[in-house]
Amino acid sequence: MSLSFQIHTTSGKGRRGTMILPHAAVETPVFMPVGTVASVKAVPQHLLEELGARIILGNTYHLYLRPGHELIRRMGGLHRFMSWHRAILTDSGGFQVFSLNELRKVTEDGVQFRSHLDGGAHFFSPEHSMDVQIALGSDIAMAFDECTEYPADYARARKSLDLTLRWAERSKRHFDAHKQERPWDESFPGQTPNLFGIVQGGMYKDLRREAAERLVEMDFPGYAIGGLSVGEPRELTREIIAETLPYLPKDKPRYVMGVGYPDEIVEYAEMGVDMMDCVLPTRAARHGLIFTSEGRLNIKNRRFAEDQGPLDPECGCMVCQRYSRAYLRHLMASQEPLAAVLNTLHNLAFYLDTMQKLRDRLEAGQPVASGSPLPPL
Ligand code: PRF
Ligand code: ZN
Repeated sequence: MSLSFQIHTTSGKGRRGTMILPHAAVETPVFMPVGTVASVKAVPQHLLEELGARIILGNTYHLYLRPGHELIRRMGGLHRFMSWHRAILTDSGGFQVFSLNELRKVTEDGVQFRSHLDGGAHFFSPEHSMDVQIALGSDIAMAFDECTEYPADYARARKSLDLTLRWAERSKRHFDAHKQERPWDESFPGQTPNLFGIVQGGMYKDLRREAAERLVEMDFPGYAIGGLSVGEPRELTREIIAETLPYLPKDKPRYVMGVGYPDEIVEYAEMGVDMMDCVLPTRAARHGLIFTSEGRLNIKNRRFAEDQGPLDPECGCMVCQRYSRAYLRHLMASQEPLAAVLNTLHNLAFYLDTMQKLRDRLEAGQPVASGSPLPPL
């Protein structure tokens, strides 16, 4: 049984729903913290739980290279290996191979690339990406795609999209044939892992529409919009999302990959996007960049040297309840690892809280479903 997705209420184009995955019930719209190498950098899993995260991301490319998907399979899958018992979405490796490798070579069959760790030669195909994601035991796996670079002319975007669509078909066929090969337990018995298709097409609306329609014919349990936030102006990102969403099924989850700033994720959710992920809150935190209800601040700034207030006076997080800006600035200046931990905890709390407030607002909208109770976590 693939995921069940129930929309409780809509407000404008925004949707308030619940997605049932093998390891968790996920309230949408949802922001998913990124845990590339089986770790959301600087945050232990028990604190992710305390922050209320129900789904995190993992990366096929990184985990395949180290520690290896066969090792993780022997450890009982990624959930058991990292002791994270809620849901995991894995990206297919497509994007990471393209962003981390200068020397890659793309053929019809797949991508030849060199490891960013030791330079060793590797090959990823749609089938191989599915095998790795099945070994990891993801709740949601992603089709193997080519993230079209920006800018790309029409002919280039057309050719790249055609390859992505052929790869989507191969991904689905292989995933469906092998997805049951996962021996470990889940919280929602009977739920099988899910494979999402990814819409590409560069910045061309007709290609985006065609991509969406072709993927919908293949019948995935959910759909992502990829190839955005790759250097294009933000108005263009919004336009492409707005043009693509109407061609995706209303009753299935829609995921925009790799966005964004807090105001962006709110905007996209209000346009009808259900899922988003981004390294921004975690990566920015490690550089001292803090998101607050009053905007962004850099905690390294001298003006915080003797500031006894919390990072964000509006924030109820464990960091804001206990530590001052002065102390956090000192930790950054001293290059203490604790600075990364506390800054990241706050930024993630801010993002997750932003989504909770957004869900509350959507919930106050017009009901469309028959008011069924929310399932337990
Ligand atoms: N494809 C995949 N992962 C991604 C992207 C994509 O296009 C993006 C685009 N920003 C982020 N992550 N597979
Ligand atoms: Zn806080």
